[in-house]
Amino acid sequence: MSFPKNFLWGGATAANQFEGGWNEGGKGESVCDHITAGTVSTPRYFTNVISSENNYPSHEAIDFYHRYKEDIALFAEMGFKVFRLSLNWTRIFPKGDEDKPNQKGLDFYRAVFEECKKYGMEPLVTISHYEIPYHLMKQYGGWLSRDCIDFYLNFCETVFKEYKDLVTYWLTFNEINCMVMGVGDILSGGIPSEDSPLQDFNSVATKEQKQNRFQATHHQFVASAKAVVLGHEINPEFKIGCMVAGGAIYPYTCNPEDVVLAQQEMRMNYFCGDVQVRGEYPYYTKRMLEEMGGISIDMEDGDVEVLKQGTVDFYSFSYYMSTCTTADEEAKKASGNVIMGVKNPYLKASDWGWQIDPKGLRYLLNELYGRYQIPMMVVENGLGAVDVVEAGNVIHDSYRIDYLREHIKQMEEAIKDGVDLMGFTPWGCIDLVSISTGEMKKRYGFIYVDKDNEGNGSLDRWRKDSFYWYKKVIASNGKDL
Ligand code: BGP
Repeated sequence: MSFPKNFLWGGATAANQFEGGWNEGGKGESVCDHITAGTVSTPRYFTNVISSENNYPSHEAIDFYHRYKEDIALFAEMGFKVFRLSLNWTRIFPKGDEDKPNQKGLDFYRAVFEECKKYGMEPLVTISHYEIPYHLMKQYGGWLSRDCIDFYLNFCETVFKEYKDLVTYWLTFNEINCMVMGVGDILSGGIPSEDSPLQDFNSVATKEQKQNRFQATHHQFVASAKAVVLGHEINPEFKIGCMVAGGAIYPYTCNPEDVVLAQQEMRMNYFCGDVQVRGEYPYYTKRMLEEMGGISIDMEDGDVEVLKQGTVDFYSFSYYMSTCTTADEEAKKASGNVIMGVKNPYLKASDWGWQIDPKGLRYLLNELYGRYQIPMMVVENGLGAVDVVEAGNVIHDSYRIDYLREHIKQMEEAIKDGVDLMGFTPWGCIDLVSISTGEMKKRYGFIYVDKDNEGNGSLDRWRKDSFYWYKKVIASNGKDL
């Protein structure tokens, strides 16, 4: 058994990283409009002041807002069956707490979905991908406030009703576990913080920050569960999934200390899925929160029941890398640090230190499917790399093809193992702005976008070698790799 006949091949994007048009069509300010540009060595910052210099390139991004027809035609040329994109909440509710939506925002996404349908492509819609209206952050404190649950549901009800005949596949929140992992207070949670860096790992978090992250995440759990129930009422055919940042965490050695530590760290991957798939906080929650310094989550009457009712239809996740962990401080220092872990001597890493581990995807798919037994979807995967444009605007990105080929092979192995895998949408199918660095230079696409970190370039789209390769993969349903 290899890829099933109706396997959903496609690609993934997010509004704040590719749409541009940040203040057009009646759109309001989103927290991501306040994130500065960055480079590898200078992290992105949240700022109260928006300036055209500081906030480039996200404001223009790759201008999908004006070029969606051209872009969707290119996806169709590759044979996409599905296209993952997210809604910019502030296009539809510019401040977030209005009763009535902005018609121009609704019209924009209708036009985009209709364009997809024209080519027989299913939209896979992330309702909230690393963004929240700036007003909800300033006025209410973002997801720390329970009020956001109702604002979000109003948004969901509007889009579920508006697009019920155009969209079947939905994801409630992108990488919902990023907040508890400590990488997304502002973007994922809209938790106010003046001029703070975008990435702020748990190791430096105060107890109060951790407390806030779990509380805000609880509000998102309740919002997600209510959205699932509401969506199914509006259209019983809807398939509504969760989206979790995945990544395998291995023990650095077979020392039982490392093994148990790895098991505990994996809980940051499982925690959100456990709630969203099984409908309740997992058995290890109490001790885990105690050991984080005595965190407690405020719940209201009815929350427990809501979580039980609103379990998701499928489990989706992003997968880029695996990491290692060890309890041995000396070994940690000696191995050299890679992003969020200890260097694995058996793996190579990308230019940004993300360890490349195709087999880890088979491992993780089996772990997750064994745990949840519901359909799985890999909705992000890919290699961020610097591409070189050669004469005639050709891009020979064999490194990207190699990365994706090996990951697709391992997905096939997982399917043979018995995992029910619905689809695959590699990240940044068209070059877009990197979330962690704010650069254009870290590219993932099959389609090159002529734009550099400084804002130079025509925004023209050019097919990379990987474009033709992926087209062949889709046409052969994963046989011709
Ligand atoms: C995921 C996010 C995406 C995306 C991707 C790649 O965590 O869901 O939004 O950006 O990572 O990350 P980066 O852009 O930092 O390379």
